[in-house]
Amino acid sequence: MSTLTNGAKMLLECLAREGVDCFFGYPGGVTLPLYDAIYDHHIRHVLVRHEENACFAAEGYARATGKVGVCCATSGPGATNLVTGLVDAMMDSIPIVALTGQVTSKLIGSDAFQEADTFGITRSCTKHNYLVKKLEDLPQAVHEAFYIAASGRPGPVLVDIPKDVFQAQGHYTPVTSIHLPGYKVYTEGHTGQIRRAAQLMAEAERPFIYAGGGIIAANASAELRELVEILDAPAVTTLMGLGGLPSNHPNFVSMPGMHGSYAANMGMTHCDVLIALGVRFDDRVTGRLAAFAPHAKVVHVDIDPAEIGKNRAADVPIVGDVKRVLAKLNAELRGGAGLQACASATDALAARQAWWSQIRAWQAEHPLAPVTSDSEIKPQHLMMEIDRLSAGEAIVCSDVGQHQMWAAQLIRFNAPRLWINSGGLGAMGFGLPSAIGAQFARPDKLVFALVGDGGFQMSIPELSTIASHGLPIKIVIMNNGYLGMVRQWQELFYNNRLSSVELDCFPDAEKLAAAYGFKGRTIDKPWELASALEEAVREPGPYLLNVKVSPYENVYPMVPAGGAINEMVLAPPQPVAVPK
Ligand SMILES: Cc1ncc(C[n+]2csc(CCOP(=O)(O)OP(=O)(O)O)c2C)c(N)n1
Repeated sequence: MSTLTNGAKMLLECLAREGVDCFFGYPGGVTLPLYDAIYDHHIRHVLVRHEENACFAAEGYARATGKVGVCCATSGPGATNLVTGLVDAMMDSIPIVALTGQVTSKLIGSDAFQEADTFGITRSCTKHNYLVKKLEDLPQAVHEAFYIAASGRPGPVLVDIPKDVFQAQGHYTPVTSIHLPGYKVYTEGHTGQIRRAAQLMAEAERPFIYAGGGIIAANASAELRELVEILDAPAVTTLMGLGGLPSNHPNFVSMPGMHGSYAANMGMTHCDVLIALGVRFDDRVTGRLAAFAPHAKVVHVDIDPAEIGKNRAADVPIVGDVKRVLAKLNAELRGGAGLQACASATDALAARQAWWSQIRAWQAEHPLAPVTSDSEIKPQHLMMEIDRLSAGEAIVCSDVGQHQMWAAQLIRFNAPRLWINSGGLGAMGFGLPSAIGAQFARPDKLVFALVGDGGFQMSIPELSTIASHGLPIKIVIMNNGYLGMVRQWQELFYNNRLSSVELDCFPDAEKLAAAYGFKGRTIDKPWELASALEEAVREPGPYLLNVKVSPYENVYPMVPAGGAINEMVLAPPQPVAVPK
């Protein structure tokens, strides 16, 4: 018989059995019993400075490792502060378990101090959530939460635990099996559909692979690469899928969509078979849906049946784990008569050669070329320098805005789980705390937090967490003095009437970093850039590098809202007056 314990210790036992080595949180009244149990427990608790950042840090941890990230908050305001992070994890399919304290059971519904209906509030922004009503239910709920978060299409699961459940005494009974009627995960893919897909791909004259975050979630990079090579097809990875196929792979075209490359968007538009793998036909990728990939037959592989046909009808829908489906598809293509027959047919071979010539011509016509200047630091120049130092190997945790798009266009990622960003929700304030989670998860890795001057100011409190743990994160601020992405839209679509986008009174980076006890510097000359970044990387501890870039640079190519993705604006439409 196990020894008598309380709910708080039992929760930590559950976390230990799930392999949790650290989690991110912020304490409060109802979680006092939990924090008392943490006091001498081997699992590490990282005290962040705002609960939203606990969730973002847990996401950073999960995105960098593929393991479930864990965050924790107290009842009421603590729990509501988690909501943005939960929505973010939901949108990007990131496995998170969020633990929240709740007021004592008998007070629930009485408008008690710091009571919020966490269960109700988070119902729509979690994959599943629990309100644990008695101690006996706690282990089952926690283990189920981990199972649901990580299985199928990953996502956030919340477990709300009243204070009296933390305090109650009982025995921990190990949970040996999870049985969830009504929660079914289809992993294998339909054999007949896989065969049809292989046939379609074999017959394609202009095949095009469109791979997304699902490739990363399913750890299916090797299988994707194999498919790319068997078909010798051009491939794009979405903002969420970057690194799923190494950026230095010869078949990698770049990112498609609103700020995708010319070749990526033209390839999507003109292909005859679109092979969509772990993607959701997001509006930022498709542009005007009616004009998206108009000539293509679509093969769509996804673990979530709800994604199939949601935005674009699939000619060959396959519900399954993209890793397992790709393994079968590759075997079919290698072994099946289809590909050999078609590939050796002179027509198909000639057509594919012509297709590659066309793709290469588009790439040459409008490359994602670096932009530099002798007098000011261009944002693109900053990205090229980060790329040089990273060489495709560093973790880059980005915030949201222009810098995110330039980074996605210009920094190479030669492996999955290196590019970490808020894709679906686009939540400013994500970059810095997600870097904290990533650096805890991967202490061996060089981690950049790449942020705009806007997003950075949303997460300044976390400099304290970074300093407290001496995390060697290289914080690079792309400082254009504006909420750059909003300024870009105001310039292009609102007659350059710049309204509430100027960010004046930015703090002195050197003094700010010094206030937290680490090094910082501001630069604004292009010739300082390379050595300043090298200095930051050489520094054993954290470093805050504030890079003042040209304020009025815009991200191109750009597909205007509502446009088709082949209707890209490739450069500024006309010279614009620079406001005083
Ligand atoms: C929490 C949140 N609020 C508002 C926005 C809308 N928004 C998108 S990009 C952006 C500007 C970001 O500015 P900055 O952090 O300076 O980055 P830049 O675009 O200049 O690179 C804003 C306000 C958002 N994405 N997230």
